[in-house]
Amino acid sequence: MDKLFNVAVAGATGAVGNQMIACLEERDFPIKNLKLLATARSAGKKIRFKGEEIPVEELTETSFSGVDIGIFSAGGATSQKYGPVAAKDGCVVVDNSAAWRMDPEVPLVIPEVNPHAVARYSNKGIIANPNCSTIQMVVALAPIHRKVGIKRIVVSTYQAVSGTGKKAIDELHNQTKAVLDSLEPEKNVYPHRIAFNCLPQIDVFLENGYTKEEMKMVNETLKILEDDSIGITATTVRVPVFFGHSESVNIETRDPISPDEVRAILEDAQGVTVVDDPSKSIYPMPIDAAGRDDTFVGRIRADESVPNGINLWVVSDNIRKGAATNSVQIAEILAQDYLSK
Ligand code: NAP
Ligand code: 3JN
Repeated sequence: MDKLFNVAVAGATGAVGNQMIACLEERDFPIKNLKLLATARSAGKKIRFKGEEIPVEELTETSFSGVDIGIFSAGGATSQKYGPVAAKDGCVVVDNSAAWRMDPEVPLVIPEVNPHAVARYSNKGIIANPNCSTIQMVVALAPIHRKVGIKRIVVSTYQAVSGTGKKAIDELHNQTKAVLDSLEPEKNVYPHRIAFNCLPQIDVFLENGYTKEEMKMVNETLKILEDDSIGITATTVRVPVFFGHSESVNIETRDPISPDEVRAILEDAQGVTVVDDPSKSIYPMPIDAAGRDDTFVGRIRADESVPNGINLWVVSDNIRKGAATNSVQIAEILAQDYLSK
């Protein structure tokens, strides 16, 4: 690819934005000019990209003029407001927030699963990046669904605090120190202490008793797999881990499949690494997944309580594959297949 692109990162100073800049550099994205956007509070702050110090600018209505691709991770309200503004200026938006994910005109893309959906970017000039918990589960389940069909999914998550952003990373650090020093830990981000605790609440509760994060997993999975017949129920839990979400995933398939067949399918699957040798206590863990881009799957075994039941343990770096890497991969497809012509 010879063409170079003007790229903007909105939310450049955040946990996800920082990783996006690192991913653009690592993957050598074909950039002519990189614009870094955040609030007025961050304007002037410098961030290093390919040996150059780039000053952060305040995101405004005029930020996207002349920008080809805008990668957003500055929260839903910012995406809702500035996504269409950017698109009107001819900038294609890859959005990390929930603002546009369920819009029927906006494609919701995991490059290993439904890259074809990128073509629908032209509807609104916006492509949505799924929620991190959805991404890693669907990367692991899509190849199984294609082979034998999945009838039902029961998932419980163990989500790292980095999913909540910079302030939550600091909160786990400070609370852990305070508890170990027998001091009263300060609570600013979560409704309860997160250090040495588990919170069965991610995002707000909805009328049906589920949290918004749980319903994101349900609705986004159905949209990406383009199959409304799958039954899905989720319980999402915050745990005192800095980076890397883990998921216990139970599935019932339409056709029978053995754990060995699942292992073979996943060993061939794009973006998946099977880590599964229980006799040696080898299985995926967040400390090993952090800093890597694959989705790691282990503990593959039959659920003996139902016909065609399989259990899996799925781990991935929520800030990389769950957010930044997936967005940059989408931008790569856009650049290569749609914007180079
Ligand atoms: P964070 O660490 O709190 O960073 C927030 C970023 O957004 C900062 O750069 C902040 O700029 C910027 N920002 C906030 N309000 C803004 C505004 N009105 N105008 C311009 N910039 C603004 O949060 P994060 O963890 O990086 O997450 C950011 C967003 O990414 C989330 O709200 C969510 O929508 C999305 N996200 C998606 C996933 C996923 O599952 N795919 C995972 C995590 C996050 P300042 O530093 O100047 O305040
Ligand atoms: O909590 C996590 O582990 C993932 C968080 C994602 C998130 C956090 C704040 C706002 C989102 C998201 O991507 O769904 C949003 C949002 O855009 O609604």
